[in-house]
Amino acid sequence: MASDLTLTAVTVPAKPYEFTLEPTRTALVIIDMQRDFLEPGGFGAMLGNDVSHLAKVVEPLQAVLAAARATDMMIVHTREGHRPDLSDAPPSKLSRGNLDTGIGDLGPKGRVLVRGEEGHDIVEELYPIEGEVVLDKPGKGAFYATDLELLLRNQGVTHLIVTGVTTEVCVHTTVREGNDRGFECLVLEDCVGSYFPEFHEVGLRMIAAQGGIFGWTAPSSDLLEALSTL
Ligand code: TIU
Repeated sequence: MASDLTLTAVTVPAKPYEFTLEPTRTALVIIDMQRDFLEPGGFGAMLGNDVSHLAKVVEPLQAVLAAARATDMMIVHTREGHRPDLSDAPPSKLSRGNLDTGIGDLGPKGRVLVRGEEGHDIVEELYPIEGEVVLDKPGKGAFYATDLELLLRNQGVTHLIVTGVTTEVCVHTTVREGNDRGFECLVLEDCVGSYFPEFHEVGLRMIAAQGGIFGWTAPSSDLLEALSTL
């Protein structure tokens, strides 16, 4: 007799080969879709980046979030940032870049990358709803110094669909951390974004190269089509 797993699994065409997931064992992980990275006046802009590059991620990610909400999938929203007293920010991170306005300093959206400030929160279009995990992280990776692994293991999650910003920084770090912990990671190509188009492109290729050395990549349309068969 077929198991429940077989009955509800879906297969997504992906690079370097197909990715099969079972929604109750999968988490959609949305990395750092915060005003501090997407809007002018936040941390991304303070670093000298053109934040408009990230805007195109919002619409496809909204569609993926809606599709995930229609399944039993666990949904995790991460936010990079620090306690107001900055006691969880390493001195190396606070001093990096010799910025005039750096982490903890007052910018147009409140104190930069500080929890509770306007810039630190998630953009309206992707705002978490009740029952979804909001995970504050002090580093680039979502596993470092957080309880993410515990939450995923307790839910029986084995597969991650990874989205958010930026492709080569927080997304990459999280995929590498997740992959080393044994999670199967699918990165949605149009639902991750970078301030640097070339880093985005190469960052995606790095994930799926060498037989999927860190994971898989696919356009969100392929995931949506697979989920629509459920
Ligand atoms: N600067 C940059 O590309 N990214 C970060 O600092 N954090 C995240 O990627 N979220």
